[in-house]
Order: sequence, then structure tokens, then C-alpha cells
Amino acid sequence: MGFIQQGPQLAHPLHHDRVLRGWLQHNLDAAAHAALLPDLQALADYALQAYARRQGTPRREPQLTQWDAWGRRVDRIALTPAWEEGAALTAAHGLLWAGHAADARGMQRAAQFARVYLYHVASEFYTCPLAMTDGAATALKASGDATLLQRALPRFLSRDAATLWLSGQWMTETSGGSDVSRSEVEAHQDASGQWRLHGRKWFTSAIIGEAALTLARPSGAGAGNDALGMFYVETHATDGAWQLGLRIQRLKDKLGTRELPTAEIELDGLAATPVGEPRHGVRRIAPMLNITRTWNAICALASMRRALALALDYATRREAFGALLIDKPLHRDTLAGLNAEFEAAFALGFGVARLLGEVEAGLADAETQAVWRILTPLAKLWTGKLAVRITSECLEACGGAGYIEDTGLPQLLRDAQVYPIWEGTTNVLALDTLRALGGDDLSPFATWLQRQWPQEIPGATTMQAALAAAAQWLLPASRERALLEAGARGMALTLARCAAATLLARQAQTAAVLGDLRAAASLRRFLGHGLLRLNASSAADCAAILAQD
Ligand code: MFK
Repeated sequence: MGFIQQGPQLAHPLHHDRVLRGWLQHNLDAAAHAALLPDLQALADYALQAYARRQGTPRREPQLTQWDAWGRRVDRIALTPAWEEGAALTAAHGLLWAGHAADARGMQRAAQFARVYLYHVASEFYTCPLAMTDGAATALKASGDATLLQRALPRFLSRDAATLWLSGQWMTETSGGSDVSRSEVEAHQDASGQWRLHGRKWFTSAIIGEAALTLARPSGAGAGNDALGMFYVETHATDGAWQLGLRIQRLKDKLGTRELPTAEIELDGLAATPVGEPRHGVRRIAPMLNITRTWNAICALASMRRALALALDYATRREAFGALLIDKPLHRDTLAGLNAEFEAAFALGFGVARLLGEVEAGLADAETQAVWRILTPLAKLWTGKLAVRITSECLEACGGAGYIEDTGLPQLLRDAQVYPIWEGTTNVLALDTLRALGGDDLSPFATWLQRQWPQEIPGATTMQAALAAAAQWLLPASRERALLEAGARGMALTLARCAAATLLARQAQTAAVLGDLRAAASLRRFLGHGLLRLNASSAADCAAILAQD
């Protein structure tokens, strides 16, 4: 037999992730760190076992059975083994409840998202319904609806798998995924006063939840997003059957996240409870979006990290042109560049998680709350794009093997393509950044970032120059909406890179005190890739470029 190449091996996801370990060491106090470690260890061990278990075995997918043998409509969904294990892991290791625990330092979200980061890839996107459940818990808390809180919150945040409930987030309709104001699902009250929903939801990301938050238009309420109400529904009756008026029409045939049972559902009288007055639905559901967008960012980081870990390991096993790939200057440099981008993205994603915890714990002043609101869409949009790029590069780093299905590598790329799409596309998030900025003055955000940059770490002037260019662009652009929107993506990417550089600089400084100069090296490389991404064409150039006749 000829030469057989050894495939990449997955290093222990906790022990061999210096970025995660460094961040936790510098951000958590010793007691919090020690309390968290057993859960991280267990989840990383699980990830390692799941990786080994799935090598060479075909991936399983959920199966929908709509009718039983006797013609009864059952809409039964058989899940994959990883999904069957999800509830027990969630309850045991605090994937949901830990984010809502009381913490005097406001670190509960950072501790939760460290768990999510280690679990995500092995979970096969079971993290999607977890994200939505976390978002639903947060939106219900914001509503202050005592009856619903009493009913749903203990179940959403249960520490016991037997009583854990998951929630969906039913927003997308055929009329609009981004423009929710066009939603057509109607809500009306029957003779007994019970609200009931009618219409079709086109993408319900994980239909397995026992509950959901959804938007619907009360009959006669008129058009637009303000006329939508937010409703709470329960999907199953006490006997375990689907509620009357809820049918699963089919599971979606998707490019990736194929273990996730995304469904198209028909509502024909499903009982629903309005959360507060049934209007201002988008405003009411917005707290949920900011939570799921944070999950999206952390899960994008997890996918990047998995791809980078495999590509790095492969480089230590694959020989070409007389040397291991890891000793080839160009390959080495390519991997170093990707890792530096990842490390900056990690600093931003976990920086947002930490700020979220501080905001929720009531520790953030108004300025910090405003910064957190801006950083959330920035983290989501930039990590989403970066996950696609990094997973693609890591496949390429494994050569032809990276393109072969049963190496497991193509799935990383296919799955990563969801991050820039769901929970708001890159452009929708760029426009949300404008909404969060709330005007033409970048200086409060810029001042906050400048204050964060540690004096001892070089690079502040590069960051300040990029911010100054963004501010200079924003001021006149704000007077012309079309110009502002056209440049929103470039500006959002610039701001995301400035924020990531700043948070990485903080990490570099605390690591350097302990003699660890690796984060500083990543920062130098990241700054070398540049921070400025302002690049919109003029309206005239766009017209010329797009003209086809
Ligand atoms: C593994 C990781 C798992 C991640 C979970 C995956 C789950 C996937 C499931 C899905 O993909 S569900 C579909 C997700 N859909 C979206 O994310 C919708 C994308 N569209 C938007 O985000 C639009 O910006 C949005 C519909 C929210 C608003 O568009 P509009 O109609 O132009 O809204 P408008 O009038 O600007 O804002 C309405 C109100 O909401 C305003 O408040 P007021 O009424 O008080 O003025 C806004 O300030 C507020 N708002 C909007 N976005 C907000 C927000 N408030 C806080 N945070 C935000 N992000």
C-alpha cells in the first residue's frame, strides 16, 4: 500500500485553547474561575468525545413523520443523538441558567458563554434553541408580565432536564425575514376572549420548543411594525400532543445546520397570550434579538476555533516539498494571520458577553449601556463574516482533503454560512448599528474606546486614526440617508475592528504583565491587516457598475 496521510486530531478544546484560558484568567476572579472550571472541563471532554464518535460516521438528520399508519396527523420529529443529549447537558452545566444567575461582578454572562463556546460545535446547533430560549427569558423579563414570568421562567432556566422547556422565536414569514413589518400572521380573539393565531411562519429555526415568542397582527390593527403584537404560545397540550391549530408542514432542506429541525408551520387557531398590550411587537421582541445575536457571535467564534485547531494540527502532520506544512514560511504565516483575526474577534465577542452581564446586573452606567448596544450588532455582523472566511481558509489549508465530505471539514464551512444570515444579515446589522448610534456623533463611542486602550500597548494611534476617519465620514453622510445606508457596512466593519483591537489590547496588556507576549503579537498582526473598511461607491459609480445593458 502507498502513503496514507494521518488526518487532523482535535486537541483538548479547553487545555489547548490559550485564547479562552487567557481571557478567563484575566477577566474572572479566582473563586469564579474555580467554580466555572468543572463545567468547562466536562463540556470540553464532551466535545472531544463527540468529535471522536463522529469520525467516519455519516451525519444523522432529523426526520419528520407527518402521519401515523392509521392516517392520524402526528408531526413527529426524530432527533439526532446529539440533540437527544442536549437537555441533560444544558441543565447539568448551566448553559441557560448560569446566564441568569446573580453575580455581584456581573460576570454571569461571560461564564455562561464560555460554556456555550465549548459546547457549540459538538451540540450540532442545539445551541440555536438554547439561544432562543435565553432570548425569550430575557424578553419576558423585560415585559414584566408576572403571570408569564411565573409560568415560563422556571422552566426555561431549569436545572433539571425533566422540567426544562425550550422556546422558539417565530418571526420570519414569506413576506419578510428582515422586514418584519410586513408580517401577515393574524391574531384575533374568539368568543371566549382567547387570542388565536392564523397564518404561516416560514422559518421556525427549531420547532422542538415547548413554547415560543412570536409576532402577529391583531385583526384590524393596521399595517406596519408598530401594529404587530408579541405573543407567547405553548406548543404542546398536557398529553404531549401538538396543540390544536399548529401543524408542521415540512422541515427545511438547508445548506448547513442540517441537524437542526427548522420547520415551516401553519397556524390555524393556535391559542396565544399577548405579552403586554398587543402592539409595539418589534420593540417588545428586540431584547430577544440582542441575546440571540450575542449567541450567534460566540457560536461563530466556536466554529472558527474548531476549524483553526484542526488546520493547525494538520499542519504538524502533513509533509510537502520536504518539510512539514507548519515549517513552511507561507503556510505558517497564513495560519498566524487567521489566528490573529480570530483572537481579535474573540476579544470582541467575549467583551460583548461581559458587558451584557454588567448591563443586566445593573453595574453599567448610561454610557456603557449605549456602547454595549452598539457593540452587539457589530460583534454579530463581523464574527458572522469572519467565520465563513476562516472556515473556508482552514479547509484550503487541508488541501483536497478539506473538500471531502467524510473528513467532516466541509460541514464546518456549510454550517458557518448561517452566521451572517440568521438573526439579521450583515446589512441589516449594519443598519442596526446606525440605529444604535442614534445620530451623527461618534465621539461618545470613540471616547469610550480610547479610554479602554492601555497606555503600555502600542497601536492606539492606528485605532484613533481609523475612528477619526469613520467620524469624518459619518458627519456629512448623516445628512443624506442614501449615502449613509450605502456606507453602513464599511463603517460597521471599521468600528468592529477598532473595538476588537481595543479589547485585544487590554488582553495583551494583562497577559504581558504575566510575561505572556502572544496576545501582543496577535494584536500587531491584526493591526497590520488594517482597521479601516470604509469603501462605499458613490451612487453614480454604483449605477455604472450595476448597469448591464
Ligand atoms: C447558534 C447561534 C444561534 C443563534 C440563534 C439563531 C436563531 C435563528 C432564528 C432566526 O433567524 S429568527 C429571525 C431573525 N430575524 C431578525 O433578526 C430580523 C431582522 N430584522 C431586523 O433586525 C430589523 O432591524 C427589525 C425587524 C428589528 C426592525 O426593523 P424596522 O421595522 O425598521 O424597525 P424600527 O421601526 O426601526 O424599530 C422598531 C422598534 O424596535 C424601535 O423602538 P421604538 O419603537 O421604541 O422606537 C427600535 O429602536 C427597536 N429596535 C429595533 N432593533 C432593536 C431595537 N431595540 C433594541 N435592540 C435592537 N436590536
